[in-house]
Amino acid sequence: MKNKSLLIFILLLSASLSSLYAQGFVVNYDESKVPEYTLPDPLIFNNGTKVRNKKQWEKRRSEILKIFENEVYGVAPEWDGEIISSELSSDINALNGGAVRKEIKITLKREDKEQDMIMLLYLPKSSGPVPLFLGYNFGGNHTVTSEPGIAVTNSWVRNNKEANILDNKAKESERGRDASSWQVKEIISRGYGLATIYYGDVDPDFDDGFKNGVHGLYGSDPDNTSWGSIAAWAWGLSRAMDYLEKIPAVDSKKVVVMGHSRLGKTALWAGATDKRFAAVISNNSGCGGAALSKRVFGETVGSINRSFPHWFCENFNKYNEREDLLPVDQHQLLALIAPRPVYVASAEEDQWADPKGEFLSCVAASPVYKLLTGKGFPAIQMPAVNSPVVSKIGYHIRTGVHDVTLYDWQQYLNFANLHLR
Ligand code: GTR
Repeated sequence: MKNKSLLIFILLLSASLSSLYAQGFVVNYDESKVPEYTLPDPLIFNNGTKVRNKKQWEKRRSEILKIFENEVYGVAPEWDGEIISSELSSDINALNGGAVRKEIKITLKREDKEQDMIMLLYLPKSSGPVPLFLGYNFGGNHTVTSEPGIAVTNSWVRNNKEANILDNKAKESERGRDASSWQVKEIISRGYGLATIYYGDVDPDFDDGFKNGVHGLYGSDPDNTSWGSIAAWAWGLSRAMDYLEKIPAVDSKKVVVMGHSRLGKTALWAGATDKRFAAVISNNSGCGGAALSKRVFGETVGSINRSFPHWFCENFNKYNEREDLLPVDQHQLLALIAPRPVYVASAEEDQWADPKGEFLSCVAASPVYKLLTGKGFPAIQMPAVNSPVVSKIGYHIRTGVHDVTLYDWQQYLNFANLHLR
């Protein structure tokens, strides 16, 4: 009798566990529980025929781009407005005399509406136009270095208990908080510039039905394919590029778009949608970034959509707990960047972002790079930690947690030197 009730208890427990799994409430970190999956072939057209040459790839590329727009990130509008820029500050002896620092207000004006974003620009003291990294920061430009001349953002910021931000307002005390993630001195000493913008200037990171930030410049009622925040942030990077193209100090043919985590997803989508970016770097970008969704490992489509309903388009919800139905996977996002260089970086303790899924995305994007450049990605097995694998696709998994470190930046600078110098 006792045994029978124990058996019933075990059966009930396993039934409810598998239902929790099915609903995405239990996170899978077990490689043996990764479901069998088939990745869509980036070199097969929607009608089943094969891509045979570079010219046909351009057609296939538009097919893939459309699916990502309609089913994942949403469709961003064409820019038909005006960009007005004004210098807010300038210091020709920044970083103890090692660099030039500027803050530039970039106003996006469309009809009677305006949205401002403030770019913090560090440039090496060099005579010619310089290659540059462009990326969003999470906390406001004042968190990027501890230099006192950078204004504290007035935009809405996420609350942060550690930084004692409880009213969505940035604080002077956070100055330089994220300096270790930016490594500005290292970037400048290698001859690169850095342009960074607070991402909340472009679209505040909360769910308001796709209305605030740059969404407001257009203001139509959202539908299933309306642009989510990732698409809005990526679109903002293209507007930053519009500005960078006009300033002689920057070599706009050598702008590397870079981002971490949700902003790493953003950098990939910006690189996919805007060919002006010469190279793309995604740091710990995970689900909706470089990691394959169909592995259902770590963060899943269902959990990301439930936690961040504003990041993707409405249609992406169709794939909550149904990753098998996705008509694309994230290796095709990397493929959209080809033949331009793309770097994917993982961290060993960041299993939520599925390092192996990020690596396998590089492997599965390789045939497109092979077709376009003659050379694919040179690995099929995960490399050891701190041992980058580099071709036009770069990959590393470093020791440590979800973060951007000096080690990461050193690899990005090496990668940029290899391909852009
Ligand atoms: C997490 C989210 C991830 C990642 C990260 C971040 O909460 O689940 O997809 O983007 O935030 O951006 O810091």
